[in-house]
Amino acid sequence: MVRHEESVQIRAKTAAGAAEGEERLKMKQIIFATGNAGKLKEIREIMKDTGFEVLSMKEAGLALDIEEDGATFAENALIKARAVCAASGGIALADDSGLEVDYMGGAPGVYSARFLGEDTSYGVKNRYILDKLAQAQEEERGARFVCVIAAVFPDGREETREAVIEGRIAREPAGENGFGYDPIFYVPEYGCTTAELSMEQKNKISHRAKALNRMKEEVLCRL
Ligand code: ITT
Repeated sequence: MVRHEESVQIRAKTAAGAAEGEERLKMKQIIFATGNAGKLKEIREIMKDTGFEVLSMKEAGLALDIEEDGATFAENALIKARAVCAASGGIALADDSGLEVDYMGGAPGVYSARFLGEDTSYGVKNRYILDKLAQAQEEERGARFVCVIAAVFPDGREETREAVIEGRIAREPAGENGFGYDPIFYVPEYGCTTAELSMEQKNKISHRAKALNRMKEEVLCRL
């Protein structure tokens, strides 16, 4: 029979254990500060071997309207990760990325999501870029996807990792996979656009995969 004092101790231990367990669980959870479903799908695939559970902001019960008013990918990634870390008290990751087109002086760059208006379809955005480059020769069609992944920790630590994938603007859109500017981003090594690659193939070479893999290896797996 368990005496009253023992039972109080057991309850206290159980509560402490549960709190510890919760703390450990929290350490294994990451909230990804993105509202972009295409990004989240790729990120979950890249993170699946880490032991971390990746929660979307919605799954974490966060409804934040974050103003991305930074001048660089790194600033915007940090703005998003800081906001989610502050609101949740947990580890937050964010991705800020975009397409730089040489012939357009690096545009749309950090404005990639807002280019021609946030609600404008990618069919229209992609057609606009193809038309802009209608007279551009092959060697003038250089472009790259850039991605900065930011991690912000409850103790105030902040990390960023950046990566790019070099390619060219295609002559015509092609492919149904991926999202955003993928149908017009041609990768010479693969002889197709990133929208024609499977997610598995894209996740071997993309800006996002390279930046997130570095964050995984150099930061997250060392926690
Ligand atoms: P969050 O801020 O909520 O993460 P977002 O779509 O607004 O989502 P960004 O501000 O980082 O994200 O804008 C990045 C835009 O760049 C994105 O909407 C795409 O149009 C484009 N982009 C980035 N990575 C891409 C990829 O892998 N394939 C195609 N387009 C990409």
